Amino acid sequence: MPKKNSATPLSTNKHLLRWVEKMAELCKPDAIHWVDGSQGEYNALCAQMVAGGTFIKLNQKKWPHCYLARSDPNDVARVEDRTYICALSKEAAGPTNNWVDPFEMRKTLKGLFSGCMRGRTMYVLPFSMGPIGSPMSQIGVELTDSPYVVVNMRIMARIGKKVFELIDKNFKRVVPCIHSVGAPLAKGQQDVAWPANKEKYIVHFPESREIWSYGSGYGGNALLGKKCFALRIASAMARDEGWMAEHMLILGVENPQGQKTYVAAAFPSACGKTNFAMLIPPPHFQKQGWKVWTVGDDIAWIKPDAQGRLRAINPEAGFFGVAPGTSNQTNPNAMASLAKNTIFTNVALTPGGGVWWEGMTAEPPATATDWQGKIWTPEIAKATGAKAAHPNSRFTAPAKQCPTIDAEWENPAGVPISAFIFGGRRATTMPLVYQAFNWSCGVYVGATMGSEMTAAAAGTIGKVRRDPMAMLPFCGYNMGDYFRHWISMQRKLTETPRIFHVNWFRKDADGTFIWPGFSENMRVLKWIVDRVRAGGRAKETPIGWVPRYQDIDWTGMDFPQEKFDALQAFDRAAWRAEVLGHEELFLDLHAHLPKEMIYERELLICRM
Ligand code: TSX
Ligand code: MN
Repeated sequence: MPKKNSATPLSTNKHLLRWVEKMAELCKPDAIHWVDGSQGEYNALCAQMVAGGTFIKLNQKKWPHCYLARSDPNDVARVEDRTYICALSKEAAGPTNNWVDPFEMRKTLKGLFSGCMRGRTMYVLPFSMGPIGSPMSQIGVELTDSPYVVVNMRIMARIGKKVFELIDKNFKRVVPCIHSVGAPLAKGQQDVAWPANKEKYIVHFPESREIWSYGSGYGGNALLGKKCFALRIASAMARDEGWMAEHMLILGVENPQGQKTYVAAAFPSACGKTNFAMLIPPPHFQKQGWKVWTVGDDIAWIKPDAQGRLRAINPEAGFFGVAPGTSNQTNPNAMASLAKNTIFTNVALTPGGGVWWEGMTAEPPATATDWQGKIWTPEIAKATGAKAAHPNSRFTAPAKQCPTIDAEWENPAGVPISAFIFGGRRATTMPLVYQAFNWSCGVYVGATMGSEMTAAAAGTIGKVRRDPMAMLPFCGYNMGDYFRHWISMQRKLTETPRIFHVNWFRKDADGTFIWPGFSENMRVLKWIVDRVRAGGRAKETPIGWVPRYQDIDWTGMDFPQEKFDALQAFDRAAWRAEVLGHEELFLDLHAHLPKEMIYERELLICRM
């Protein structure tokens, strides 16, 4: 009998075996490694990457089982202009997605992938998005020539043998995903620490449910279970099958009576989504017995159950969070999550073998090695503005290490969702919180949401960028059809979740934030839960229901009514400009825009 090693297939599924063979023929890897997902395999891959210079092993006393990777300076973020939705018609992809004819794209990909894994190992990486065997979970297999992808995916998803077993049982149709860094090695050619190609293609075929990713080894471009599958492909599956794949965190609010209310929230980037998912209530709330539990920080798959209630799972198993700004002040739960078994990418290395990033501590280290491997000091930073950590540097940490991880976070049936929260970063116009009048009004609120850009290209800072449901870069089909799907979801429900909009970022005339945010957001969350569980009071305004000063629990906080009134002020002139912004978005989407959206805009204007 032949000796079993990592080249021995771990599946008997004929379709899978044939596909792996076909792709190996195309990509020409030197070896094939079937990923079993074991700790031993993980350790061996990490050791191999330390030897090859991809990983730096951190000081194991301070950072047990933690590693640091530094990427190529040209491979540090998602590449939206190189991201494609190759539906059969351009119409199906819609005006907000890059579209290429699938036949054309397949030709291009054949050329790119031809021999692209020469000199490398092709890993056959099976993964489950969602708990193993959950009826709400989905299965993929990622073929990749990047060991960095394999070890990150082991934290972010359920991988390995138990997934092959599901595949062999024909549990669900498998989504084939193929990824290459696009850097084949000639015989004897020395590898680099972070191989990549300057040409990048992140390609989705929503109809045949396939993902092809070329040229990048970074995060959302390469860990194909996350943005590519759990959002772009899953959103198309969800539309066809009557569920929802959303760019949302999920949290549970436990009241002093021990009742839990789950909410899902969508925010564009740079709004502190992970911080909100891991919120710690202020001392007074804690004493009373209020708790916030974390189910997920980025993606929610949501489906009506047999009773007509929406239930949600977090399809992920880890956090791929932005490091800068994360600290024991802003997010102690994230800090605890990343204290061990974590992979850091593009953060700074301290002389003691630890990691550091901007905002991690009040005092920067006296010296550090920056994300590009160069010497960094606070003095250099002051003189040149150089950052020790890349602004998009990340931690990949197991979700189960989060101190507030919810007891139900791996419930295969999901958790019941009582409310949706949309939000954005808005210096003006948007109050701290308001509640939409009903479902279609709430869909309008989500569809028209936007955020002001913080560190964008010159001249654009402060401009509102519309990002419907925070799904603009992640919807795998026509955005107008996506709104229609949201509208139609209500028909499947016996209990409709309430919809809210929040804004932690309103500023006064001096340009300072009016609301302290962070833990104090618990007061807003309590009002939302009060509204959902009935009994919570509110006042009607042109845009929706809002709390009066006395409807918010202010104990332990000194926040005068004048400030609250400023925070909640309805500014007619600003809203005039706001609805014109909505119209501009609707012009871009007009071909597939549901009538409800046009009516809701009319109604809003009438109420104003
Ligand atoms: O994450 C944030 N949240 C949500 C927390 C649960 N951030 C950070 C955003 C960048 C990712 C916030 N920043 C929040 C917030 O609620 N609010 C703000 C704005 C703000 C920043 C600093 C202060 C106040 C408000 N500082 C003081 O008041 C001293
Ligand atoms: Mn995200």
